[in-house]
Amino acid sequence: MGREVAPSSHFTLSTLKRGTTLHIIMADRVKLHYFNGRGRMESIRWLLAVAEVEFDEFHMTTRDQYLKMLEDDDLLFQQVPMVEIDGMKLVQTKAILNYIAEKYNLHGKDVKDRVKINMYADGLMDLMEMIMILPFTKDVKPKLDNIEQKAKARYLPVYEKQLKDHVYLVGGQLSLADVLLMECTLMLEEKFTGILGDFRNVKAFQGRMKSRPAIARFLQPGSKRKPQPDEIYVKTIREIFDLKILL
Ligand code: IBG
Repeated sequence: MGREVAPSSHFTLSTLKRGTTLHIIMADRVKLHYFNGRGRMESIRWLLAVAEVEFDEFHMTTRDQYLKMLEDDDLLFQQVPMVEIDGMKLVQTKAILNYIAEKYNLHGKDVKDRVKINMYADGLMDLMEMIMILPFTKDVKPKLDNIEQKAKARYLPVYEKQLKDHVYLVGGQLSLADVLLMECTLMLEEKFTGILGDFRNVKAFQGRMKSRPAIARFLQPGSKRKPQPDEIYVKTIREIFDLKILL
């Protein structure tokens, strides 16, 4: 009779009885389908990096590649990010993040932790989205001012307060919310130098997060972390989606 065994470093062939068939189940590597840039996929890259899950990336560069994915019925709502994981083709950024968080114990210990994690996470997603769409807009200056004002007056105070006497945002353990806060604070600092000056708990949190090995690796050059958007990224996305209007 066959015996199914997940690959493990503690397993040696001598563990098997003579004559037993060994079926090793190799899970397919996670595949990310997006462009070669941050956009909505970057939070997913962050979360996988923290969960220490290896992944491969498929970068769309032409409209034809997008049309092919539509033709193959790969995109439920005709949108990316799309992530192939555990035999599924997942879309919708938040659903994807929640699945990964759930699977790798980054979604709290119970339903109340989970809803708090989601509140903190969704606030950060709202703030990051404002920054993400900037390269596709005109008249950026007033938008930047508005983002800075909202970051300082609406969002950062929430995290500053929670981190006053907590190491992690929710439930005393690392979660999706912490990972997104890390990503978001780095994005904010890129746009607004010194913005964390009045938020010492958030700054200290960022320091603690940076010293986690998986995060330190992700922050090293050559990792799968993407740089800030440039003209090529914007042009590619405009072409792929046939975008003629400015937001
Ligand atoms: N709710 C979806 C999600 O969260 O995944 C939205 C996904 C989405 O907007 N995808 C865009 C898309 O596929 C690409 S990311 N559009 C094609 C279409 O026909 O709708 C675009 C984007 C960037 C930066 I880049 C900021 C915001 C959106």
